[in-house]
Amino acid sequence: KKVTIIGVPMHLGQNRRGVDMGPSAIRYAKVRQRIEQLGFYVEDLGDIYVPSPERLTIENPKLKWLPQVKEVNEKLADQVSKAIQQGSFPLVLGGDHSIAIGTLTGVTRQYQEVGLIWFDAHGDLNTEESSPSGNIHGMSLAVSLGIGHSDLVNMGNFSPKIKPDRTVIVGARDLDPPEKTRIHELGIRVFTMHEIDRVGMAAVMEEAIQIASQGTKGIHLSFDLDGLDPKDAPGVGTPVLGGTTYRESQLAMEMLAESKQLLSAEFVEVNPILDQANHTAKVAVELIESILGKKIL
Ligand code: DIR
Ligand code: MN
Ligand code: MN
Ligand code: MN
Repeated sequence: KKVTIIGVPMHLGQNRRGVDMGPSAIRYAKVRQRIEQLGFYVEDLGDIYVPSPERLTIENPKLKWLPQVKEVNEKLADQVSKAIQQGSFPLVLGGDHSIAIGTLTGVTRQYQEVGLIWFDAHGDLNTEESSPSGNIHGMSLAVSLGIGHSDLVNMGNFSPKIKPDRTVIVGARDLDPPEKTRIHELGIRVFTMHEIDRVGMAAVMEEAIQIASQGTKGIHLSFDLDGLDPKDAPGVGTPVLGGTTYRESQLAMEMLAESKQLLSAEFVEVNPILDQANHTAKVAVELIESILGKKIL
């Protein structure tokens, strides 16, 4: 039983500094010790180097920091692959959500058929053409499905990384109009906050786990902390009212652990500058404990 922690202080996928301190904040909240207490051997590879924007210029405002985002993600993909080859569970700490591109490259290079649970207030299904911001963190799910700039889509020399019928989004409540169109075109199952309110998180996760595990070797969890309600996770760059509660989120993680389908996970968008006394990082650590099997009783 081994977990490999990989820190990615990525902030070039969006406009706010501070998310680069996410990995530090989660480590400060004792992620390693908490995982060790569950009986795992933990290896922490430290942080992947991410350049500061002060030293760079934006070449393409529709795809901000593309060369740098690509390079960091390639390094991440290699570290994730290597961890899996060593029989370990990769736990990636962000950093903004653009790092899902690299994580999914590494995970799917090793396991090929992988289901995806994308926990997020947003769809991250934009492209260079549809993005209102030019921020790559709002494009990373599209890229992983094979849609977007070829430098990102073809990372690792294969595409797509995942298929729409094995992908689910949980917690959505802020989708750009072109993202809604794309969801309908691709047929992605999106569990919106409306549906979570109606049927409850338990029913949602049962179906989500079923979709993501059918015909796959297992599930990758991509967890954007802004999926939670800002009351429970204030330290994020793009908070949206009306998210999942702390307990709903925990239940989702506990059900994922019970399913025994998880292959890998990433926790992203923790921004300690916007947080209250590192609360959001602590929440991330408690969610991580749950996916690794911590039980209340
Ligand atoms: C928006 C915001 N849809 C964009 N996306 C965010 O810029 O593409 N994703 N915040 O997490
Ligand atoms: Mn996201
Ligand atoms: Mn988000
Ligand atoms: Mn938004």
